[in-house]
Amino acid sequence: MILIGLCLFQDCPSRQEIQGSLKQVQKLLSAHEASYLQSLRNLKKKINLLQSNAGRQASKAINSTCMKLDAPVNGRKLGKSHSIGHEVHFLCDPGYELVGSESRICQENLIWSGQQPTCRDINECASSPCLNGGTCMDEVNQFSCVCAKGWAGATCQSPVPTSATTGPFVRPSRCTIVQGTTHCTCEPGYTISGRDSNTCTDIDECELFHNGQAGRLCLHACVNTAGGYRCSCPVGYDVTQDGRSCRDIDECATRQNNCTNDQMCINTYGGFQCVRVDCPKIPNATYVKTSPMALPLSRQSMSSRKRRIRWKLA
Ligand SMILES: [Ca+2]
Ligand SMILES: [Ca+2]
Repeated sequence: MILIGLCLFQDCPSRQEIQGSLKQVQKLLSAHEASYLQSLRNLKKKINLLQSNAGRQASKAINSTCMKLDAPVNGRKLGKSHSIGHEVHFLCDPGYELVGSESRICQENLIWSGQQPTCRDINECASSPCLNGGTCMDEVNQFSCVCAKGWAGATCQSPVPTSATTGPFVRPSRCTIVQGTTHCTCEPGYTISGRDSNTCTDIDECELFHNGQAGRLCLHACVNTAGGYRCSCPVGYDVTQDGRSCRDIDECATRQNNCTNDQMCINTYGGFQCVRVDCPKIPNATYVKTSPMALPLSRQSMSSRKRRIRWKLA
């Protein structure tokens, strides 16, 4: 149309010229088309490359975690994930203080931030709580005082009881202060008596267990002692190995008798007897000794030797 329109005012180009121009336009379009297709191919390649890189990064992130962290000794760790960006926290048990990082984060380089913390025992003796020359003993979450002579109490604040009230049956208590509260204990066999927690008195086990459900402590008699008790037996009896019962003493077997050689020792419950055995008096009869005295002494006890003295008519 343009060419036809132009033809109205100018000389029209020849058919050959028009065909030549059209060919040039076609070439130009073909070159543009080839360039466009090449650009598309390059763009596709770049998109594919980016997609594969992104996939690799994602799988790397999923499989990557920081090294496992342990809880500090005498403390705890809060948080179990060790992946990038996650955080763990640390706490110490009562009586310990945290030294180091309270929180640590798993960083992009797979290294935890901060320093591994430790739990340090808090020194409760730092404030010198023991009075009157007492020595402070630092313990976990508590302290105790070893008092100088003449002082007692949790912080050695009290003079020891007067000599009139002390003795083996009254002993000073051992006190510990836990988070500001005083706890006093006694040696075995003693108990805190009354309101005074500074002193311990002996437990009278004989009185305490006199009518106990488990039965009496002793078969015969109970004797209370400082810090304990013991059982006693009547004369002629020994306390058995279990410490509760009584067993007769065999005086004939243990040479605890005063029988003469011509007497026989007879053991009895709670004692013994010396018996002289007289043979029946028969006219014109004599007796000969047939006792097994010939047995070696090592094979016979004193009691059996004396019991075996035998006589017979000659
Ligand atoms: Ca006692
Ligand atoms: Ca006896």
